[in-house]
Amino acid sequence: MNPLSEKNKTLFSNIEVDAVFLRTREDLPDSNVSYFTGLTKQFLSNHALILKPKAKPLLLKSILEPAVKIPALRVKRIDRRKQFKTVLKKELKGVKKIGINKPLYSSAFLREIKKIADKKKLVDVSSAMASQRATKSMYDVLNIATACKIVESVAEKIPRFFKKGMTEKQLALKIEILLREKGEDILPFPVIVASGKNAAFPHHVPLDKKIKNGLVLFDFGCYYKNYCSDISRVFSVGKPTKKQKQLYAGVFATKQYSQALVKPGVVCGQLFDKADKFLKKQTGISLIHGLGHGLGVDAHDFPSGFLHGNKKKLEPGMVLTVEPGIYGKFGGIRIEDDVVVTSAGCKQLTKAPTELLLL
Ligand SMILES: [Mn+2]
Repeated sequence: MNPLSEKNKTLFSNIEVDAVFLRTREDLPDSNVSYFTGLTKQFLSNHALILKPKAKPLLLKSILEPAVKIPALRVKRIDRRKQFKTVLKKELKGVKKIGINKPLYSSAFLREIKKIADKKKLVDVSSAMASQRATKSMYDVLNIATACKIVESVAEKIPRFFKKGMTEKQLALKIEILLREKGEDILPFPVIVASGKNAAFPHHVPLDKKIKNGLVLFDFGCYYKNYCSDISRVFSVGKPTKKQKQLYAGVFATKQYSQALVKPGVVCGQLFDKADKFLKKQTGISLIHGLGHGLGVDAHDFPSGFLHGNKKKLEPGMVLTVEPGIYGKFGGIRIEDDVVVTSAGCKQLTKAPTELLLL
């Protein structure tokens, strides 16, 4: 079965509604629209999507947007102000219950939908969509695996294109070009290049700062056919100190330890606690962020991930990052790989180097 039809079928086997209405806007994107249409986000700025159990999904596009042709979709280009409500009313004729992604919408927008829906019942189907997205199909995993291959090949090339005197920004731009050449035109998040003390901030923004001898932390991802990858790597410019090597080894050991614990039935929060304890023993430093997050059409997808207190249990088909990190006056070391949960454990989709590599 076509992967999109399969997603549609799975959704309606889990919810009791006659149709699902989704909307994505530039200021309020809904990744479920990408998930059910297979379109990457640059093609989805202002759209509505209507899903029905036994029909092809209908994508309503503004006449301002480029046309797309996808066999598994019905695509209608409309003048949003004039035709939107008329088309919607026609499409929702005979429908009694409409599923919506309620938590995403503002109260003003909900009022608007209620008006269009008239006396039809609106049902929040957000959690059903979230759990469907958490467990990846073979199609999803294959695309994520390809996105992983792309980021890995770019990471491996860094020592080849890095030159002494380059700034963080220059290096980030070079990486972005390679990622966009091999993957999709958009990136799931801006490339992070953090050198020296800047790496103490996990979400550092690359600066016009020349990279000097010391550690450099990279964190980047790419899209392949609508699915993300996300990795973090640390390199050393010049010979690393003994302490730096030890810290890297401690973080790497924590990543290996955590991955070895990943298997169906494991409670995400408990895995976080174990990894945190292990990391503290290895390096003397605790985690200041989650150990990892779900990966899919979003870089932070479902399940929410390895966070303290998260009672969610792992299931086969879930794809997550495993990314222990330590931060301090020395800067930061974070090593991030992506894994897919299998029936017995997990399969690594990326593979970080076992020791600090030189730039
Ligand atoms: Mn990540």
